[in-house]
Amino acid sequence: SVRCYSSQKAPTINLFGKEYPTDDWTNINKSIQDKLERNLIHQKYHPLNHLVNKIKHFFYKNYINRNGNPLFSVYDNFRPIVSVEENFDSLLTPKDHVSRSKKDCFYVNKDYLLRAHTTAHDNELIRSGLNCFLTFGDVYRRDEIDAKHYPIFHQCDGVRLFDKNELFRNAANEMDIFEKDPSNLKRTSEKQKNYTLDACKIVEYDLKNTLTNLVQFIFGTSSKINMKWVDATFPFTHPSWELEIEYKGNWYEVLGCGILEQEILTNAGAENHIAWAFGLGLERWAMILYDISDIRVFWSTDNGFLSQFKFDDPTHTKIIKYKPVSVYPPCPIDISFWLPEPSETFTYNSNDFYDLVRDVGGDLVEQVTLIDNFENKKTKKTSHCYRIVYRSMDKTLSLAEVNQLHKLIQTKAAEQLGVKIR
Ligand code: FA5
Ligand code: MG
Repeated sequence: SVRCYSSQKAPTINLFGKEYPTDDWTNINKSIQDKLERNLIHQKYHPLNHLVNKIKHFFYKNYINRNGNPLFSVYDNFRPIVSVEENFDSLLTPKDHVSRSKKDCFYVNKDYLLRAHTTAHDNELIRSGLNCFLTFGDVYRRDEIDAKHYPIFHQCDGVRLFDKNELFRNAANEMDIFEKDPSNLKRTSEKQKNYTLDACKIVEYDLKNTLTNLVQFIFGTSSKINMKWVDATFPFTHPSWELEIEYKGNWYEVLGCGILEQEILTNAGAENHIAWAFGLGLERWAMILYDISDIRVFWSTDNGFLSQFKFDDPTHTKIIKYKPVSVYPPCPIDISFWLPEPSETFTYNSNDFYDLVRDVGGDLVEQVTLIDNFENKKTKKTSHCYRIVYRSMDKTLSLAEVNQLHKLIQTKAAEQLGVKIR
C-alpha cells in the first residue's frame, strides 16, 4: 500500500546539504529536518554537553594505556545518516524485526535512515582496528509525544575488545577465550557457544564494574543511588542486561549492554577476541542528574533554561539542580476522526498522526494521547479520539492561538492522512 505522504513527496530530500532520492520509505518530516543541525551535544554549557564531558572525563581518567594515553578513542562527530546495513544487518537484527519498521524509524529512503542508535557505528569502528571506543550522537525514533519521549534523543555507546592476554593477564597460559571441550560448545543463559564460561564471566564482571563506576562517578556525589541489573535481550549481545537506577521512588532504565555476539567480531575482522558493548541514553541521565522533568526543554533556546547551566566544571563534580521554567498553563483540546477505510491511498497508523501534530504544532505540543478508539459495528468504520495538550515553555497561549493551531492540525490530518474529522 502507498503511504500517506507519498502523494506530495518531492523526488529528493536535502539533508546536510546533500540531495538524497526519496521513495516509498521516505518519512522524514520538516520538524525533524529543521533540528538535524542543532548539534546539542556540542553546544557549550548545554546540559547534554556537560554530561558528555563528564563521561569522557571518566574514561580518560580511569583508562590509560601503557604509554599514558587514553585507552578509549572518542567519536562524537559522525553524521546521523546511516545505512540499513549499519543500523540493523551488521548488528544481526533479523530482517523481519519490528525495530526496522518505518512506523518506528525515520527513513531517508529504503537504503538509508537516521540512526536509531549509536550502536550503528560499532561494526565500522571495530573493522577499522579499534579495541576501545566511545561514540556520542543524536538518534532518531518515531514515538509518541510527552514529557518523557521526544523523536530525537542522544546516546553514548561504548565497546571494549579483549584478546587472550588482556583478558587473563598472568593466567593467560592457563585459560582460553574459546571453548575446546565439545560438551561445552553450546549457548547457555550465561555464555555464547564458542566462548568459555570463564571468559564470559570476566567480561561480564569488567562491563558491570565499568558501568557501575560510571554511575557512581556521575551521580554519586549528590546522594546514595540504588541500582539493579535486569536481564535483557538485544540482537547484537548475549548475555544482555539493562541497568536501572532509582530516582524519586521510581526505577529508570538508563542503559542496555552485554557481551557482543562473536559473529559481529568475526565479520569485522576481529576474530580471536571477546568484547563488551553498552549504549546509554544521555537525556535519561541528564534528567536524573539535573532534575529535569520534561525532555523537550533540551531543545529550548530560552535563556531561562540555558543560563542555568552556564558554568565551567573543570573537576566534573559540580551538580546543579534545574528549576523548571514552564510555569504556563496547559491547554488540552480533543480531536476525533473516522479513520480512512482500507484503500490503496491511505494506510493509517497513529505514529503518522503524532508526526503530523509535531510537524504543525512544534514544541507547543506537550502531549498527544489516544483517549478513545471504537468501531461502528454497522458501518465497520473506526473512530479515534486524541487529546492534544498545548503548552508553551515561554508564555501563556491564548485560546485564539491554540484554536488556530488545532484547526490547522484538523485540516492537515484530513488532507494528508485521509481521515474524516467528526
Ligand atoms: C539500544 O538502543 C541499544 N543500542 C543499547 C545497547 C548497545 C545494548 C550496545 C547492548 C549493547 P535501547 O533502545 O534500550 O537500546 O536504548 C538504550 C538507552 O537509551 C535506554 O536504556 C534509555 O536510557 C535510552 N532511551 C531509549 N529510548 C529512549 C527514549 N524514547 N527517550 C529517551 N531515552 C531513551
Ligand atoms: Mg531498552
